[in-house]
Amino acid sequence: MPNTILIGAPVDAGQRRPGCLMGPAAYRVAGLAQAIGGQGHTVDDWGDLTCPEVEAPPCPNPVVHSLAEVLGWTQVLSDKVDDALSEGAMPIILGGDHSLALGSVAGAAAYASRTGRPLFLLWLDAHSDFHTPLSTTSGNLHGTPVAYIAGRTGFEVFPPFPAPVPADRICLYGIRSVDPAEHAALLEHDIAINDMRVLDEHGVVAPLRAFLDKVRLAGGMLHVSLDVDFLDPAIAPAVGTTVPGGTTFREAHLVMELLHESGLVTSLDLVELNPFLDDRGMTARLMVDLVGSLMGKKVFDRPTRAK
Ligand code: 6HN
Ligand code: MN
Ligand code: MN
Ligand code: MN
Repeated sequence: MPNTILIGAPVDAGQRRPGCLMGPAAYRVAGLAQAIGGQGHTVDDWGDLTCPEVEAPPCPNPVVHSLAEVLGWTQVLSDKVDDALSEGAMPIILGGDHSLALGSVAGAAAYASRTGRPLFLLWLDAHSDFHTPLSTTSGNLHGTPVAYIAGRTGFEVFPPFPAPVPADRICLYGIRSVDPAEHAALLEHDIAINDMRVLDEHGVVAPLRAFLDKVRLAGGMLHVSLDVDFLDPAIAPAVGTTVPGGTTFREAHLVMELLHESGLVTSLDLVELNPFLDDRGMTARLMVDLVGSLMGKKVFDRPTRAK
């Protein structure tokens, strides 16, 4: 029964469509704390973080925008996620756009390297988010966290990532939109790429179990980063970067149920919810329901399988 700590991260700087900053409020209105508490976990809400003022070095790529703000968020989120893990709790970061993962995973990596446990990363997303600040053509830094976490070069304007996660401990899952520069770079890395083609062919269970088995065998910590656009836009319209052909309601719940059964998840990001684009809160509610499944909610309480 993990103790959970909610960390509000109203980050809007990593992309250009205002609204993700309302995400933390929408999760609270949709009953996130109640959904987690209802499964018997304690919930401590640390409220919303604010972005510290930091100086940004000049970025060699002129299309990159809001670098100073993203650097500020990276710094505060890294610190707070490390603090929450150090308290023995499971931090749940309420985003905010996906640039927040530059900081949340840095905090998890700093903690993991101090404790000597390997950190693994499960990236539930339509996108690979494998750009660097040099390769991005949109200039939106929410498209870069996986590259930062993997220790790619091109992040000289950022603080060095505390303990880069080796490619073979990273699993991209649900992807169906990859830019040419990301594609070329992914070919150079041994990252598990479970794109939608793989999930269509093998189902959602086998590829996820294979990755979870690796985490378990290594005695690892597992950070899960859940982007709203992992879900099909028909059931989750409140996101600025919709891509058709995403996971269904049941596939997404099944992923969460398997994650719960694994008992391996040590930190979680909820990212890219833009409540301004939502339809009567349906996306916020679905995300909250998915967290409920991740925290142990099931339709019928049969004895848990071994994994
Ligand atoms: N996300 N590859 C596109 C870009 O602008 O770099 C989309 C990024 C989406 C970011 O999923 O959080
Ligand atoms: Mn601290
Ligand atoms: Mn993303
Ligand atoms: Mn995405």
